[in-house]
Amino acid sequence: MPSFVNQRNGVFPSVCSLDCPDQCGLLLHKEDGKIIKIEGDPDHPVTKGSICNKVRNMPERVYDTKRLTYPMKRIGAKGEGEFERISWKEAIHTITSHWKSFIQTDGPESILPYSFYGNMGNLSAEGMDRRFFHYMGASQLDRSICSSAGSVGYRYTMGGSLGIDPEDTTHSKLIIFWGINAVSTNMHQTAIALKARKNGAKIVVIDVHKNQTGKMADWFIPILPGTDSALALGIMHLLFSENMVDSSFLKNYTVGHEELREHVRQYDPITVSGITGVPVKDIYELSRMYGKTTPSFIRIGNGPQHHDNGGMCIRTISCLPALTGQWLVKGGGAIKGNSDYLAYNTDRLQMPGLLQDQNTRVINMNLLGEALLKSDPPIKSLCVYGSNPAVVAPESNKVKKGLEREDLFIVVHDLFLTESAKYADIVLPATSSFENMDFYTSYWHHYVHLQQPVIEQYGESKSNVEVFQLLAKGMGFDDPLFKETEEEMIAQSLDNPNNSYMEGINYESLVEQGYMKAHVKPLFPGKLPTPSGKIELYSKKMEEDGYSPLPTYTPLVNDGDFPFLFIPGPNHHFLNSTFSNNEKHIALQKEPRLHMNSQDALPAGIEAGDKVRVWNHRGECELKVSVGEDVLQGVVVTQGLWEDTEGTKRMVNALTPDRLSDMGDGATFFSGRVSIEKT
Ligand SMILES: Nc1nc2c(c(=O)[nH]1)N[C@H]1C(S)=C(S)[C@@H](COP(=O)(O)OP(=O)(O)OC[C@H]3O[C@@H](n4cnc5c(=O)[nH]c(N)nc54)[C@H](O)[C@@H]3O)O[C@H]1N2
Ligand SMILES: Nc1nc2c(c(=O)[nH]1)N[C@H]1C(S)=C(S)[C@@H](COP(=O)(O)OP(=O)(O)OC[C@H]3O[C@@H](n4cnc5c(=O)[nH]c(N)nc54)[C@H](O)[C@@H]3O)O[C@H]1N2
Ligand code: SF4
Ligand SMILES: [Mo]
Repeated sequence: MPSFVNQRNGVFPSVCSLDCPDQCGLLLHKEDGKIIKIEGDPDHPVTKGSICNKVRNMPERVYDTKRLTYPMKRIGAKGEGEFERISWKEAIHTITSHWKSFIQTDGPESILPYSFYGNMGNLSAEGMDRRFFHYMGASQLDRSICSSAGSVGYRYTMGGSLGIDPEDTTHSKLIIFWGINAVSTNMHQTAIALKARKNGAKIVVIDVHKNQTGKMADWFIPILPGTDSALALGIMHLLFSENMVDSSFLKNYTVGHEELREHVRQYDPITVSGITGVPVKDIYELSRMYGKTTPSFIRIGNGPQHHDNGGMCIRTISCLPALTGQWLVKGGGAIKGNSDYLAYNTDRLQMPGLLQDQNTRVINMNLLGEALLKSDPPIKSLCVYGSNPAVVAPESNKVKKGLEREDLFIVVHDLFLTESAKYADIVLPATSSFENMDFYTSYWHHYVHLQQPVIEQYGESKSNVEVFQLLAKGMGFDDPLFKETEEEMIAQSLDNPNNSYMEGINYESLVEQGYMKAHVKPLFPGKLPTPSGKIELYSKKMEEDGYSPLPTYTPLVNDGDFPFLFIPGPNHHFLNSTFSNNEKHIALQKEPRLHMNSQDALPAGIEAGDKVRVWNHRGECELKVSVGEDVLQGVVVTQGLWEDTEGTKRMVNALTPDRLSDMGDGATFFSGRVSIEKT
């Protein structure tokens, strides 16, 4: 395999492996075989030489003395964190003999993989592991924790994860960041927006929290959580009633605009204001701004879709650009996600055909606690990699109870002894992404990247591909598919006759160029992959699937009699729970805060800096309060997926519901309610 490992000094190309839309091109500076500095690739058309602080400080994580260097077996109680060094041979033997025995007594479905995109490399995140568990016949995991509700909702309107080229948004004159904390979570979209602003664009932010992104806006519009579809319908109401729609676009490229026009009559500004908390005059102003500005661009975030009604919400917002014909204008339209443009040959990589029983049970990752406690037949073994479910999954007290089960055999493969790893019977050390080969496809921009190994594998750590190859061997799975090399898997994956955008991007060209842009053409004029080939403002498919065929607003589920809606999103210096165990990043982030409206804090005798107990029927946290006007009354916001250290109670998912969203069986992290009291 081509590799930069043997070159002890120099500057080497790389790509950021984190679950972040920006997927930056990086330059790794090496001295004496070690990475001493990471910077953004100045020539990369999207990265343009700038990267976030998280990754600038990544060497601290790569060489953190807390990194796992050898396999271990647990010697203390589950969760205690006491382990003893073992060899890889013993680790693989222990795991495979347990699995063989479970398969014999309970069948392969008694084993459950649990993984997500801790490393976005396609081989690492969804390669050899998928082959392995398909071949085994293990329970399947529905990986719906992140964006599934919104992706399904958006797909009903647009046919797939297809938006505009973010590089075109320099031309936009109105940029709406809708439920996205882009300053923290999509910094290059922010950079493009700031450039557009220099050319006269306005930046509007619609959010429940005036965070860094809200503060950067020309106009921040606070909204009550879970009510965004009502606002979008209110905008549609005025676009139709004030004749700001593009009739020719509607006629040529949409279905159902007449039905929609009738349908949105009920969403007049007064009604919408009552639902959303957005003043009537602002609804007029926003609608007229949207109706009259071209090109206008909506960057749709993950906030609104982490609610009970999240799928329909994104479905609704995604109808807006069609009404004013924005899809035909360079820099006009929307982005929820763009992953379909870079679709590769997943069947070839993952080999779903290896799964013999097509009725193999599927377990939703958002219901991990439930699954561990109640599945029948029970889950006997959990194999965690690229994820930290004890911290990131909803209803974490339930998850914890499940992980504590004495009869549950847990394997965790990670770079650190995460909260989840503390419950493992066997812990395996993972390489960082800079230590192995992989290819990356962004879900926002249009570039495909190759990662060649730049540094030596740390200690005895192994990559996901290597681990599943070893496990396959240990299980006696002798199919040649388990022996394929990274190069072979990348080459096969990039051979996707179904995606003409990726023509010419293959393994060899990537080795030569490092990264390449797909040949993405604008969506219009053209045919969408919806049933009608057009934008479906009215969707028969939705009707068949049991939804309202027209975009609608439904209130959040009643989560109990607690006074506050609790919004626990990610923070600036961590990436979900990644970095929450690295001193440098902890120091930058300081500590989690609970943002509360002063009108709520005052009567409760709560002042800034006070420590409060945040609780509901699922659990509790203790957080320090920030008091002000950054959130509306009745809403509290905190940021960051922290792990607990001694004496802290800050794992926010102790409070979040494990209800599933209206579409895509997604997570509803932001639809929980809590009570608050001073401690
Ligand atoms: N720094 C950093 N970057 C990240 C991550 C990270 O942890 N840290 N995580 C990565 C991952 S996996 C993802 S999925 C993305 C997520 O990044 P984003 O798409 O930005 O999603 P969130 O931060 O979950 O929520 C976005 C915003 O939605 C707001 N919000 C919550 N509920 C509502 C609502 O009902 N309506 C409206 N209008 N707003 C609402 C929140 O206040 C927040 O500001 O970021 C990625 N990038
Ligand atoms: N309350 C609340 N909960 C949330 C969210 C929220 O906004 N609020 N956001 C949700 C969202 S959008 C997401 S995407 C999920 C993310 O949840 P996770 O996917 O669990 O993400 P991380 O917490 O970053 O954990 C990734 C783990 O993978 C490990 N890892 C990194 N590279 C590799 C590798 O190559 N191999 C192996 N084996 N391991 C590796 C890292 O060290 C880290 O421990 O969290 C969800 N949870
Ligand atoms: S986390 Fe995002 S912004 Fe930071 S370097 Fe990685 S891709 Fe770029
Ligand atoms: Mo995510």
